[in-house]
Amino acid sequence: MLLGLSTLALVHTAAAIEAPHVPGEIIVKFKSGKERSFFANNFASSGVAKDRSIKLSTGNLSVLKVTDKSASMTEMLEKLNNDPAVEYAEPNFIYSIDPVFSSSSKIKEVMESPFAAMGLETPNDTMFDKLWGLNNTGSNDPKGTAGVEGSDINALKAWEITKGSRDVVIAVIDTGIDYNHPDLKDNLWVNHGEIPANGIDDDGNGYVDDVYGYNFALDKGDPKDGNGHGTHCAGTIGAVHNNELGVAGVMADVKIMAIKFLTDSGSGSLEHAVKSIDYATQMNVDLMSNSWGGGGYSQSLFDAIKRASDKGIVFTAAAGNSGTNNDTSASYPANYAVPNVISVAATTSKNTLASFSQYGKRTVHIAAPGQNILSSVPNAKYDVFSGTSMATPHVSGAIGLLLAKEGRMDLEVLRDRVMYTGVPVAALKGKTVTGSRLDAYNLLTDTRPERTGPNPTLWTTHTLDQAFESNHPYENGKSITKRFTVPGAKFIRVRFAKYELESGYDYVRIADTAGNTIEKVTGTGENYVTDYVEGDTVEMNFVSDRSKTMWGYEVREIEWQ
Ligand SMILES: *[C@@H]1O[C@H](CO)[C@@H](O)[C@H](O)[C@H]1NC(C)=O
Ligand SMILES: *[C@@H]1O[C@H](CO)[C@@H](O)[C@H](O)[C@H]1NC(C)=O
Ligand SMILES: *[C@@H]1O[C@H](CO)[C@@H](O)[C@H](O)[C@H]1NC(C)=O
Ligand SMILES: *[C@H]1O[C@H](CO)[C@@H](O)[C@H](O)[C@H]1NC(C)=O
Repeated sequence: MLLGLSTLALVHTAAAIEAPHVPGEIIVKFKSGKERSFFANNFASSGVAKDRSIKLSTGNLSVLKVTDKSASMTEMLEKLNNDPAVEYAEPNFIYSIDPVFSSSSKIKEVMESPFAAMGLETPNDTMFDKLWGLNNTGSNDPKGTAGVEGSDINALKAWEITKGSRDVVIAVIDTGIDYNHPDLKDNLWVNHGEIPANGIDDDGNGYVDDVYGYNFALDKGDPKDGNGHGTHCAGTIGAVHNNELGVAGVMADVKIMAIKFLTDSGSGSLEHAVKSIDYATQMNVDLMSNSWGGGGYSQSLFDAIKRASDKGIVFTAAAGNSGTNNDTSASYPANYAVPNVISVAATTSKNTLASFSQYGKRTVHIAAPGQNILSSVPNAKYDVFSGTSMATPHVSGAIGLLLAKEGRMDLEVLRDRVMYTGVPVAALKGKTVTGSRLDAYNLLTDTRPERTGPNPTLWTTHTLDQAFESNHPYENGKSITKRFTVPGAKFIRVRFAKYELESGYDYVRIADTAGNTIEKVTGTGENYVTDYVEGDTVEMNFVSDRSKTMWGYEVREIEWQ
């Protein structure tokens, strides 16, 4: 698969360490049986001390504290990562809810209910007619923005097939959930093996009083949401239908588990994220919905997601809200190349990519409604939020419907189905793998709209008889053009083995036969694949200006289909 990051064994770069982390804390995985000897041999000189363990099914991680106040985090990490007893060491990163843009005042249960049951059966929740993400009438954006009719997830048609099942368990890993919310209460997962608030782990699963889920931020049973973000996400997935109240979720029937690792201020540590994912994996949920991100690459987070993937559990993740291209600057956990990760961008009621949404034609799998989304917030209230955080639960809910209908399936098959049953949208071309918006009906029926672009999984590699490469270093003031043809190819793209070019000034332009520029490759990178040109011929044009030369570039392969 070409999706996702190709390099998994990233080293921690200085940039990654600059990502927010708990000061002075390092998470270490020791090689099997080596922890004791590490401390026995190095303790005096190591500059770190063990503070606590993270107990995992696959062997503990250790949280160390830096005791040598003169040592920098970077130095300590480097030292630990070079120690033969250590498998890896990384900062205890801090993640946060993707910043959301909320309306100023909370909406109480006051909206009128002018819905008319037309053709398709519609729930009688009073604010249903404001849920443009489920059914966009062109005039039901709650902020009054004029929308585009039909640019929704096609929920009404999907509900003719299934409205979900109480056998499907979805964990919302977030700021917790207001489990007393009247619009959510009946669709929450409840651990009947646990007697509430008796301080005893009644069901013996290792967690005390985990009735609705667990609060890893405060290491206690109660996952109450003092922020609103988690409750909002939960409402989009599964607010109760036909209760003449508030909103309706993508699923009418579901069990939502509340897992809190983000504090009420909206941030949480890698340690608590890993514990949350492991808890959900242990409880064998069907899907984890993750509207948060940040940090740098973390092996322990990757491993936790991989353990969930190995058990067949879906992991949806918000692509992020910094409006950047995720193919060139990764956001985690959305960018982990694990089969269960489905990375989600946000669309508007106008059927465009939301301005804040991150995107990536290789790394973002699908887009879904994420701007001006009305849903539940604590204390029986409702509010309008925007973010890829809001898009993600639409995808989680739609996959929940699919799981209700067909049960668990191979994760790559499922992810392909989400991507290829999506509706192609002009504004999303090149922004997600298939340039599409989620369509729940198509997903359930496996209806795949026709597409004109290449199939991301069908590329064939063609090794060039002679590599297209510069001298190393290259010369100033050059312009070299070469064309390569693969007879019969409909699409061609170029794989750069390596490039080091003065960023912005020296570049290799990729163009089609008509001379249209597809992409300019500049700066530095390795094993990089360009966007595709249409037709059987690709043109590469190396241009250098009059100053500064660097290593250059090397292309040995092009890919075609
Ligand atoms: C893992 O950590 C737990 C405490 O969190 C501890 O009880 C257990 O002995 C540790 N296991 C190993 C193999 O070190
Ligand atoms: C759903 O949207 C369509 C327009 O696409 C509209 O005609 C219909 O009334 C809407 N249904 C509900 C229940 O809002
Ligand atoms: C709303 O739907 C429920 C379930 O179908 C039904 O019991 C209730 O009477 C409906 N309320 C209204 C006002 O139609
Ligand atoms: C996604 O966006 C983030 C934030 O800008 C960026 O750091 C990350 O590299 C992007 N993902 C990929 C795979 O490039």
